[in-house]
Amino acid sequence: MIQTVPTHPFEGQKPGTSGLRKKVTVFQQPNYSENFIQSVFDVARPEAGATLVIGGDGRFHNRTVIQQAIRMAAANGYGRVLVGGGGILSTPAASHVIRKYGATGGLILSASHNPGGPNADFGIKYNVANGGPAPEGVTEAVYARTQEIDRWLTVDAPDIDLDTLGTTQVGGMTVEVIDPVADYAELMESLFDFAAIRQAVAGGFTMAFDAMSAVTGPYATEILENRLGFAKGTVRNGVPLEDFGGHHPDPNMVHAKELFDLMIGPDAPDFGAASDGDGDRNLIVGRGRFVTPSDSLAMLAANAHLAPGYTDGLKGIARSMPTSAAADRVAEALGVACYETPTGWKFFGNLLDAGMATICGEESAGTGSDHVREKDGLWAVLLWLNILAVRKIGVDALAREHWARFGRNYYARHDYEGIATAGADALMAELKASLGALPGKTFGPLAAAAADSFSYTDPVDGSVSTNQGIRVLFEGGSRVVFRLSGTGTQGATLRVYLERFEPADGRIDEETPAMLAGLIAAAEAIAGIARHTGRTAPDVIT
Ligand code: VG1
Ligand code: CO
Repeated sequence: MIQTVPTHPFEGQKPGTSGLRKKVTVFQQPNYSENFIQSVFDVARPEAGATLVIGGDGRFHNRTVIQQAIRMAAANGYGRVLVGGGGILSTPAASHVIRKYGATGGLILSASHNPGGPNADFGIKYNVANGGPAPEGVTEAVYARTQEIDRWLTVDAPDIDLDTLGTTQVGGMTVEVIDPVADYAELMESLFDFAAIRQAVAGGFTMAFDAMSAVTGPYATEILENRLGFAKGTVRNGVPLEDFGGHHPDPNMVHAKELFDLMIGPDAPDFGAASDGDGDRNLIVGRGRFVTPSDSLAMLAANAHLAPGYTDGLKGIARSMPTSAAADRVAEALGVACYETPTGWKFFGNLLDAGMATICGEESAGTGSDHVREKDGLWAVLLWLNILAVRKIGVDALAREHWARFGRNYYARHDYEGIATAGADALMAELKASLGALPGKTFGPLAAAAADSFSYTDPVDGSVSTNQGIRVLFEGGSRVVFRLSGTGTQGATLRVYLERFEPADGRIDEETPAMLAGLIAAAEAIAGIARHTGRTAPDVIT
C-alpha cells in the first residue's frame, strides 16, 4: 500500500521568516514539493492517527500540492486530514482549525503577499500544534532533513473532490473537506460586539474592503456583508483567483492603490481595509487618514478593552523590532510589559502560549492576538470596527486623539528589491563593523545615541536568535533599522525602517515624508545604500 519513492537531497530553504517560498517552476520540479513535505513529516514524526490540517490561499499550484500532500499524509501515519473546501484556508483560519480540532500541525500553502500564477511564487509553511509557525528549532531540523533526504512516502490513491464538503478515505486515513469559513466566522463573532457594529451599519456607517482577489474574499463576504449587514459590494475583488488578477496581493499604499485613492478622495466611505494573499495582513485607512501598521497596533492596544474578547485588558503587548515604539508607550500607560521580538510571527508564539502577551504586531501590516497563533487581517479590521462603533468616532479623530495623548511616531519602510546578494551582504557587513563608531556622531540635527545588531533571547525557552537587523537609535527616540528580507524569491531585498518620534506636545500634525527627510539622509550616510546597491531610490515605500 505505502510506496517509497527514491529521491535525493535538495536545496531546501535555510530557516527564514516563514516556510519555503520559491517560484512555482521550482516547486513543479519532480520530487521538489514532495521532498519538503516529507522532510516536514520526518521531523514532525506524527503519532499514528494524528490529525493534520491542510489548506492554502488558492493560488496557482495549490490544488496539485494539496492532493499530493493528502496521499503523503496517509503514507506517513496520519489518521485524519482536515482540508479547506476548494483548497482554501486563510493562514489565521488554518491556525484556528489546528487549535480547535487538536491537530498536531498543518500545512499552509501560500507565498502570502507575493504574486501568484504559473510564473510567480508558491510557498509551503508548516505550523505546529499551538497553531503557530514552526519555531526555529523545527525549521532548522526540517532544513537539515532536506540536506539528506533519500525517499518520500505516498499511497496509491486518486485525487479527492476538494469542492464537496464531506468525508472520504485515502489509504486508510480519513479526509474531511471542511467549510473554510465557518469555524473562523464563529470565532470572530465570539470576540467582537457584532450587535454594536450592526447598529453602526444601520445608522449609515460604510466601508470598503479589498480582498485583492485572494483568500479573504469568502471570509469577508460572510462576515462583513452577511453577518454585519454591510451593503453588497462592500467586499471588492472578493473571489480568490489563481493569479490574484495579476496583482501583488499586498495590502499597502502601492498595491492597494485603488482602495487607497478611494479613501483619500471625495467619495470615501467611513472605513477602508484590505488583506493580503493568505489573509494574515491588514491595511487600515479611514476617510482621508492612513493608519501605519505600527500606529494601528498601538491604537488597537489602547482600545481593545472595548471588545468583548478583551474586556479583562491586556496581559502584555509584543511588537517586532522594526515596528515603531508607539505600542511601547501604550503598554507603559496600561502598566503591562512590552516585548520586542525579531521579525516573523513565530517569535510571538511562546509569549502568547505563556500568557505574557495578548496583542502582537509587526510594521509589515500584521496584527493579531492570543485568539490564534498567526497574525490575522480580518481580526484587525473587526477590532477597528468594534472600537469605532462603540466609541462612535472616526478613524482620523481617533488617531489625532491618540497622538495628542501618546505622541506620534512618523514611520516609513523603504524596500530595495531584487538587489545583488553580494552587495546586500557587503552593506550589512560594513554596517555591522562600523557600529562601534556611531554613537556620538551627528547627521545634520540628528545625533546617534546607540547602535547594535539586534539579538533576542526568548524569555520563555531561553533560545537565542542573533543577527536580526541593525538598529541605530538617535537622541530623542528616532530610529533607523536595516534588515535583509527573509521572504524574497529573487536576489536580496534590503529593508530600511525609518521612525521619527514627536512627543505629544511636539509636531504631531505634519506630513510623513517631510518629517522623515533627515532620517533618510542619515540612513544613506550611515549605510552607503547607493554605493552598495547601485540604487538611488527605493522600489517600494510603505
Ligand atoms: C516579511 C515581513 C515580516 C512578516 C513576513 C511574513 O518578512 O517583513 O514582518 O512576518 O514577511 O509575512 P521579510 O523577512 O521579508 O521582511 V506574510 O504575510 O508573508 O506571511
Ligand atoms: Co501573509
